[in-house]
Amino acid sequence: MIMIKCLKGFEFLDSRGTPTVGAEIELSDGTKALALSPSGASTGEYEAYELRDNDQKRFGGKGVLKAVDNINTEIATALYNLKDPTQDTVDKTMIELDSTDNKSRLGANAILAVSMAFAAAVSKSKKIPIYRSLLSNDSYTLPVPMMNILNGGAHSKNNVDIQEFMIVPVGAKSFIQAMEFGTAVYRNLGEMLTKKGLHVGVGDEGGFAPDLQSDEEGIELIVKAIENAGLLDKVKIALDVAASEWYLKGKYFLPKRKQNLDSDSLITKLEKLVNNYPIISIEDGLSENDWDGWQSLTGLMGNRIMLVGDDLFVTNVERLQQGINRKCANSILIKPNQIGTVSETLKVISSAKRNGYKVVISHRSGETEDSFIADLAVASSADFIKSGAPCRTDRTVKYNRLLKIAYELCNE
Ligand code: 2PG
Ligand code: MG
Repeated sequence: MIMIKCLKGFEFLDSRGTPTVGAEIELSDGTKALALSPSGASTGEYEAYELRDNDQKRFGGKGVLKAVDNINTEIATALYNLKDPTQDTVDKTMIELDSTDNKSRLGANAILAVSMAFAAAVSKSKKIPIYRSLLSNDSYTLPVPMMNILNGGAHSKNNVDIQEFMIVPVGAKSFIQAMEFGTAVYRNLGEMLTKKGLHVGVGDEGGFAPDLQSDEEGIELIVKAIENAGLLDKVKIALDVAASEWYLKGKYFLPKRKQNLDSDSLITKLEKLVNNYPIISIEDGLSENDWDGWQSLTGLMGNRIMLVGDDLFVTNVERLQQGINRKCANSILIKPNQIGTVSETLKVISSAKRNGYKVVISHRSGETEDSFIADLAVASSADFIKSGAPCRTDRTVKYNRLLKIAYELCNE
């Protein structure tokens, strides 16, 4: 019989230098694994709760010592009592122990780190990779990367309102070739920006973050970079508008351009973009609270492009079900820390698939060296993964993990 022998929490740092929670689990057979929670900047209103100390004397209030302490005390005690723990019983124990709707007592950042550490420890104990131990499938497929090569919104200090401009190598024959295409476009974009005298510093997700004349200029630069790389038919564009960030009292306000829009005019703006550029996907084109707008947007464009719900669904089965009932969006973004456990994440993914929604596994803007989401994407046969630009180790660690899996699967 396997037991959890030791569980320890740690305060580590994420890619913004902000504290984040780590957890290390040791099973009774001696296998040990460590996992780290990520953290968002443009967080959805309905996400599971990230517990912070709010002690202004440390890290501007962002310390996570309370969450770490919850792991070392209450969570450890509860999990030590579990006989033959499984992902479901570990997660269920923590959910019940927390006893709130949004994991605010123990902290979703604490609970997720433990949940992922357990998944990693089990895979080590079984001597198989995480993607195989999470779900055993007859065959495994790799996701198509959505690479965020131009950063705006809450992820950069530039004057661009749209948060993410991503490239999607849909015409690549394999994940390996997709990464080659993606880096070619990224390199071309960097060269073009340099020639134009624009800033080539990067934002939180490794994409360039120059000041631009307009958000449309960003798209045009990317189209040109794709063309320069000779990949016009193979690489398309995806946007994350992150429109919840713009929403206040039923209206949208674009903070950088200081532009006011209502829901209908924002939809018209998005439609124009889709008509003018090779855009195949728009994430959070509208706010998490604008269900009527989402309905109109989906009616208008749902059979042309992917409409991805991130803040709208927050990796939550009930919010997804609302979307399905109301015919809102046709794709879901999956971020394990929005819901707080691995087993709940897997459940949302299977519900999305059953209902014909495309699945995009996602990093957070505050990331770590943890590559769990790469394995999650393969385990769940997700359609896409977004892990930023091919730049910054916090981003490439996920792509490199997927490359490693791709090489492994090639040799089978
Ligand atoms: C998003 C994410 C990740 P954040 O909005 O999709 O790209 O950003 O982690 O800041 O919420
Ligand atoms: Mg988003």
